[in-house]
Amino acid sequence: MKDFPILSGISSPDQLKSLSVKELNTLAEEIRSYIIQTVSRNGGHLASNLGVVELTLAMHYVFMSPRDKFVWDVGHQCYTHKLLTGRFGDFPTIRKKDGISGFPKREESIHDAFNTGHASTSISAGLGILTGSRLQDRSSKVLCVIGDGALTGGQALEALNIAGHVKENLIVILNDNEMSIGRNVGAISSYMSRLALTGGYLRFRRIVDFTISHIPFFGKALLRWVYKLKRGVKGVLYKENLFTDLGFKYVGPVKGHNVEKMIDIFTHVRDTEGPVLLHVLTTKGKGYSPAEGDPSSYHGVGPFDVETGKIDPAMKPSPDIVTTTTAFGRAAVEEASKNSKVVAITAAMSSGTGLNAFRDSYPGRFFDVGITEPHALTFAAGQAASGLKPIVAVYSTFMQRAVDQVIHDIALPNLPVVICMDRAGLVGDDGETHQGIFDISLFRNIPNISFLAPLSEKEIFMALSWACSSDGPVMIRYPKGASYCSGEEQDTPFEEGRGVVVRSREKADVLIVSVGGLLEEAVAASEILEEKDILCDVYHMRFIRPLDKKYLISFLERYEQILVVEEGITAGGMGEEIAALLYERGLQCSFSALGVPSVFLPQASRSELIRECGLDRESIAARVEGIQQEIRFSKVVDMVKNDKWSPHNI
Ligand SMILES: Cc1ncc(C[n+]2csc(CCOP(=O)(O)OP(=O)(O)O)c2C)c(N)n1
Repeated sequence: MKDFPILSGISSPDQLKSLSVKELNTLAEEIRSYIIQTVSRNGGHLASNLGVVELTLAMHYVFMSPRDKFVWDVGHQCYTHKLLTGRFGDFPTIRKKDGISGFPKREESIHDAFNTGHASTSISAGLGILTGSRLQDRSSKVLCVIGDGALTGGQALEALNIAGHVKENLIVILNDNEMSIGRNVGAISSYMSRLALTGGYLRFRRIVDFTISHIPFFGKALLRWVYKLKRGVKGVLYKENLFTDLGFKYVGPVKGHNVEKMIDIFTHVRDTEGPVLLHVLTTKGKGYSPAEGDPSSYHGVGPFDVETGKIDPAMKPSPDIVTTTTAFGRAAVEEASKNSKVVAITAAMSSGTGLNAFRDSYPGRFFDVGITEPHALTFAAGQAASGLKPIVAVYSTFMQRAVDQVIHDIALPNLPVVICMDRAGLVGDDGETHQGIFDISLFRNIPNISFLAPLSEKEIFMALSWACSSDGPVMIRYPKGASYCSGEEQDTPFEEGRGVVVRSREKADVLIVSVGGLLEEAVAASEILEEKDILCDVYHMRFIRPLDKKYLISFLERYEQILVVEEGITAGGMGEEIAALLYERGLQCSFSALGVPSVFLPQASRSELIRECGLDRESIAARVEGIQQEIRFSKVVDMVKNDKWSPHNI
């Protein structure tokens, strides 16, 4: 590949060791431009990856992967690592169906020591790998690369606490760019900014030491005396810091964009005994000015034009389309305007969850608590206990972190916290770590909780308004993307436990029950079926819990065939709930359910995943039609058995 002469020749990190510093610097440039080029086509995590190019090169230069293990926290900064470990050729497929993952994956390469995607796990995993290596007489070095954002997560702090105590030779690399997705928050973040300033002091000290040592005759003696003095005032000049107090040897802060210096530092760190924390200062988006200037927008980005940095207009939602996220953001502002007790909480995802509008309108009632989903939920419980009405906005996949907080801190004391789960359902390019397919099964059986699944903009407003006036906890889930409205649900008021009949045909034999974001597919399937003379009603389940069972049964008993279509795993989902209800009440109808199988779904676009899971309109229609044929066939068999068959009877 002529544009990438060095990079294209690297199939294993060992090859780095024969490169000169000049060649390593050229390689860094090639890596940057290949990452920019590829992400501009496929979308992906740009700014975080551009920030760690030199750091990753130096790690691979000094250490020996796969013998030595690199654990990437979140894993969204692993592109350089992938490029240096034999994935140059596959890189254009990153985040695409059947392509390589945007996150580290053990199944993908022996160089990926641990799978990540959710934040703050690297130190726990690294410590585990290191203990395993020691107990099995292997001599792996283990390096955990964790951002200042991921370090705000409780699990990272729990792991630091133990790692500093057990004194294994763990190397924690704190990649400090002062950013999470947006600006980082919290006391540790401000503390690290202060630590970063000590870099200036260390430079100053080196200059002073050099000058003193070069004073003729007395220089060396004077320097020894200065050192003695410095040790005396160590408490003032060389402050012990948080990390040394926790039992780590602290190295840094060092600037992370000079490969040669990073190689020196890693060579020193490699042979240090006991846990080390290397504090590296990097620039998010380094080397690409649009990303350096606006690292938040280029944290995770869709396809864009490399020259201008402008997002591909074809990827931008049209101004007429309101996404579920925007609808939620607006609804939260409206609730805040109606009730001064309404507050909003995000775990470092203000923009992603649509809460920026709330933050700008009500800054004093907005709380970004960092990447701390469990804390966010219990914090909300505390606020609710004190009389506030907290709305917590979080992605469905990250709510998996906080199941006990929901059960123990919110549901059990029946506290009126509103939990809004964005990206509920199939999410696409980020792959298995980010699918929002488990929330229905996880939360639908927890006492006291009401659980809603609105879709259209107006319905999201109605759901949030209903939730904010409820006395108990309410969860609300909605899918990623454009909010869909079939029409009927706009004007159907919220009634506890009931859904909306969005398509109704006289004498329909079939009912499709849609749960979550597949309503559009269900409605389209009913239209396909109508063309084949199969009349089909469609019911949108606004309420996952509680259910108005009496109403539901009186409605379900009208149909000879019921098909549940659910954007979540079928095991433990609403299909099972409805099946049990039909069985309990002895209803004689044909029942089946479509949903996501209980597997970890790899990356693909949302529409590809919908098709793959057989949840697209054609598959839904085919399923209904197939069952209709079976029903007709068994009717004929019955008639023949009872001597009532005639061609006019069917
Ligand atoms: C548990 C969890 N919550 C939220 C996220 C979403 N998320 C992905 S990256 C990120 C910011 C990470 O910041 P930092 O660790 O400083 O890395 P940087 O992107 O700055 O390199 C967040 C909040 C996540 N991956 N996991």
